[in-house]
Amino acid sequence: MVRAWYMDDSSDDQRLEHQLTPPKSVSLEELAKNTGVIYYKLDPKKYDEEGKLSRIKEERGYNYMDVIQVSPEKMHNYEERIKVFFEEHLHTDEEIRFITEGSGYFDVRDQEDHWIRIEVTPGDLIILPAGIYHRFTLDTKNYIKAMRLFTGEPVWTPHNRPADNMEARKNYILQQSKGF
Ligand code: KMT
Ligand code: NI
Repeated sequence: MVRAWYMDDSSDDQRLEHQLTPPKSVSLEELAKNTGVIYYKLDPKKYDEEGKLSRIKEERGYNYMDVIQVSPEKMHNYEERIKVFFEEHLHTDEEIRFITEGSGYFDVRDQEDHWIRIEVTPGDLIILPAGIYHRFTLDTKNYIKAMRLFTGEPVWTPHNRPADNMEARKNYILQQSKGF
């Protein structure tokens, strides 16, 4: 079961959990309703036999796939990349990640602009809608491996906040006002 919670606003290490006191957790239903984030649970080892990944790819039209590993040892320009991941930003397309090893946190803004932290571990497939403000960090274990999926030629460009006038942002707000 994926865990999500509202974050505190302390400036401590970004890799810590940043739970409120007392903790305020967010269910998958709330996450979907308040942010439009979609979540699937797959078998991290048997997803091929399982056929669930191919079904999702087919249904949602994802025809591009590559693998990213984030760790001090495995990533070129690690420090710089980590900083970029953690800058609040949006994309013009969905951000789709299927975690196969390790763990980390995706932080997304809810409708009242509060941060929700989503913990991802092997088997989690997460889809952040186009136009949502978000960021990513490793946790204290410092390692994640994930598949990146996309429709067509991939565009990974982050548009740092503020990007409120972008079409993707306006569409996201519109979808949100309709309850997704
Ligand atoms: C991103 O775009 O934030 C990433 O690819 C992070 C690493 S994949 C979990
Ligand atoms: Ni992003």
